[in-house]
Amino acid sequence: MKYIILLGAPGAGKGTQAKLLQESLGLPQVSTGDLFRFNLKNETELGKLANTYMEKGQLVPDDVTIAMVRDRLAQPDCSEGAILDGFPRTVAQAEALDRLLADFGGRITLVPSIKVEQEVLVDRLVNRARLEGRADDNEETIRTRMIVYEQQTRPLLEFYGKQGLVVEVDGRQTVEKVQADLLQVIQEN
Ligand code: B4P
Repeated sequence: MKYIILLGAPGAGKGTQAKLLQESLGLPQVSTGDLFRFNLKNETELGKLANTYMEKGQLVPDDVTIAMVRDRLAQPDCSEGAILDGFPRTVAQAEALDRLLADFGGRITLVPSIKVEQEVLVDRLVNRARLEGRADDNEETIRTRMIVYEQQTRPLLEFYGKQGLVVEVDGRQTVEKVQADLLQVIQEN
């Protein structure tokens, strides 16, 4: 079983890279952002609840997010592992994931961290707003998401760093070059 976590600030390219990696590695991409947006589109109770947080740039509560990931990872296509994109985003989620994977008899294999400076991230997200019209890609929400990242998600670098799982990848390069670097670090580890 192989569980790879892509870490990075909002707009670092986690989703972009996870989609490409799933083909090369033969593992499914599990994106909490995509799962919330899918639920919202289908007007489920979970989707409506998640949206009240997403539209403000805040994190959806841990218990809701963890339960959703537990269901997703229990599905047959995740039997060999998964590429986790956007999860965990808090230390409480990371601890819950450890317990969850222990139940499945698995553990985290590697945590590539995609590094990009904040000014570049804001430009990318403003641009994505133009292209995709995502409700949480306006400037005020983007600012909140960056603060939330610094306060709640950045500590994961230390959490996984202590376990020797973090490898850094330069996310300012082209999509293709970032993908090549990711594949290289995954193969080497
Ligand atoms: P996510 O859907 O995870 O979105 P993200 O962090 O903003 O984007 P990502 O890093 O995947 O960037 P992308 O590849 O799209 O989260 C959205 C919201 O959902 C959160 O704010 C939160 O409310 C909620 N949520 C999700 N997970 C949660 C959790 N675990 N707990 C609680 N709440 C949760 O790339 C961004 C843009 O850059 C794209 O336009 C792309 O084309 C471009 N780009 C990518 N790579 C590039 C490159 N190398 N060069 C130039 N442009 C590039």
